[in-house]
Amino acid sequence: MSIELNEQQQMLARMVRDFAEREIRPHYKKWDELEEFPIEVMKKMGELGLLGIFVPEQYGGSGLSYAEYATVLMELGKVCGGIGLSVAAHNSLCTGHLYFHGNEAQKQKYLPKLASGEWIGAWGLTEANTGSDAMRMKTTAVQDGDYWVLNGTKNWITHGLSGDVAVVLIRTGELLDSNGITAFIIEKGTPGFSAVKIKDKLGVRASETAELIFDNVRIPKENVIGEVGHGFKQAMQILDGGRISIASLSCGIARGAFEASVKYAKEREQFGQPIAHFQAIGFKLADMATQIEAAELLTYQAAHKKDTHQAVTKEGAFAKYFASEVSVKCGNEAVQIMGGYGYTKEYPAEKFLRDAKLMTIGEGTSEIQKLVISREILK
Ligand code: COS
Repeated sequence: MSIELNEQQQMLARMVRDFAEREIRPHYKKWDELEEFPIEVMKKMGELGLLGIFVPEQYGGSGLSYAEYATVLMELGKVCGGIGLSVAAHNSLCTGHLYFHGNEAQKQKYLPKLASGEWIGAWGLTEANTGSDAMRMKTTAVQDGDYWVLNGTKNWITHGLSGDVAVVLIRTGELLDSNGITAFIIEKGTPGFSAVKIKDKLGVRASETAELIFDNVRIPKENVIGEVGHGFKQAMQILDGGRISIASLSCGIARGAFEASVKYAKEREQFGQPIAHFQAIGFKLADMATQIEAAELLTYQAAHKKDTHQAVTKEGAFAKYFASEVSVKCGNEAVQIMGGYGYTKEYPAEKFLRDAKLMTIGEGTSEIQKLVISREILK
């Protein structure tokens, strides 16, 4: 395995960097301030092929590798964690679930729309009372002839409101039966299906988060993904891959915070010289740089294993746990290096810190990653 970016990755990185500088950087403060999800930017990323990154070309995707997907998220994370999170959730959760577990008809129907950005995707596992303990979900689906009837709610769902289609995990069996959960496809506008935006988040505020409400929602049985009862295990596999995407985004946020810190430390003078010349600051930068390199290595290692069809449960958790914690450390150090300026919204440091914090929570907290790792070690 090599972590040298190949030529295609370098081109991709340049393309995403240019896009982010042009279309995201000038506006990210406004989106953050107003908690605005810029759906038009998502559509533009769809045109660039960034919304169906690992979906094969036959379904309208870009047919790229997971390593290339990681590169894209690293570039987006350097500029805006919120936009990066939306791209990650769209690609690896909703689109990924349909691609990896959907049947041919479902793939033909949904993947081209998702990959082009014509449709935005959501994915729902979590409920208000079941975050880490996902299997204890309460939302139910009961079969009624050729239909399933869904009742309950899902919480913290990215694109819950703007999503045109959602993949949702719903209880179809007994509580705590790992074969008692099923994945369903639900389209926006289905009677009884509604959503409410969740406001006042600390970070990733350009990414929309919502509660989903199912009130006697009737779903045709064709919208079951895979076998009835296989949803929990499908979801765990999807999260194995999703965690690599959050690791990638974390690396990007960390690097964004680091680059802003280096620039500031070279420009800011105290005691008659740039603060970068002081060992106290130089060592902070050294720690940040070392940890980011290590996080990127773990992330590309996990992506490589995914690309070569190896198990990634442990490696995805390694990468997600380490990189997300590094992103928080780097965001925190960036604020410290910039001092009073870092504590204001005029400088980017505080946003890196706020965005980074979600990385240690979403798609499994750091504590869940350690649980997953320890279980894998002790197997
Ligand atoms: N891939 C495939 N199958 C898996 C799996 C994986 N990565 N992880 C677990 N499974 C299977 C197990 O093998 C087990 O199968 P059997 O019952 O047939 O033996 C079943 O799923 C249940 O697994 P387990 O007993 O480990 O379930 P637990 O309830 O103990 O919980 C954790 C497992 C905690 C790891 C899981 O609930 C989890 O990841 N929680 C965090 C959820 C999360 O990340 N939420 C954030 C979503 S934001 S988008």
